[in-house]
Amino acid sequence: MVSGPVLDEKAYVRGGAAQTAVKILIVGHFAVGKTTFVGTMSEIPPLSTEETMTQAGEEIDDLKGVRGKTTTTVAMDFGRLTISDHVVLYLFGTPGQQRFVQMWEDMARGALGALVLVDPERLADSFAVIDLIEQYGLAYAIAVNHFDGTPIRGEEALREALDLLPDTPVVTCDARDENSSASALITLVHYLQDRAR
Ligand SMILES: Nc1nc2c(ncn2[C@@H]2O[C@H](COP(=O)(O)OP(=O)(O)OP(=O)(O)O)[C@@H](O)[C@H]2O)c(=O)[nH]1
Ligand SMILES: [Mg+2]
Repeated sequence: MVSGPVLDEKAYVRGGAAQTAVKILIVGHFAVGKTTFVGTMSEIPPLSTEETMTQAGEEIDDLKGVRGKTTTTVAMDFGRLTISDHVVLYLFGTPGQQRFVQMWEDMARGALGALVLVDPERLADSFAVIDLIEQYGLAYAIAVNHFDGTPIRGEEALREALDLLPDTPVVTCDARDENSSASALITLVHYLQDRAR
């Protein structure tokens, strides 16, 4: 089993200044853009565990609506992002497939919250992920990852379809784009901070 570094207050110290390390999960269904997101946001070369998808997996991994994807994450993605003098985010991307669900136990340990990436064209695929996050009691924000050419859905329709609580943040991003991905993360961090108050 993969387990993350032990994270507690002031777990990470750099340049003599105490920094609080915050473990954040980047979750979402198969091929929603988790690895891309961690790669876009990480200030260190991201650890990724991509393997080429083979014909053997064709019947297991639902490739419907997935564009030009040749690899999949088999263990996790890992990246780091310093957001202030005091706070460092450790980003853990979970594998998207249902068969890796047993890893969530380890991944969720010590996490403060999760960013749930959602493809608006495959909304139903997000139900199981959101159920899992709620099961682990993690606070989360939704980041709608807009793939090229997909229609923009209204936020209200999306909230209703995903059965979100009124205070759950919903933002739009492109996992390949640093600015929109950063604002999605910042929205999550603010939400987590507000809840902690
Ligand atoms: N157009 C567009 N393509 C994207 C975006 N984000 C990711 N992609 C592409 O979508 C595909 C899937 O992205 P990944 O980052 O591998 O998705 P993943 O969620 O890590 O996939 P698994 O680990 O296999 O579940 C890749 O070909 C990406 O280049 C996006 O915002 N817009
Ligand atoms: Mg991946």
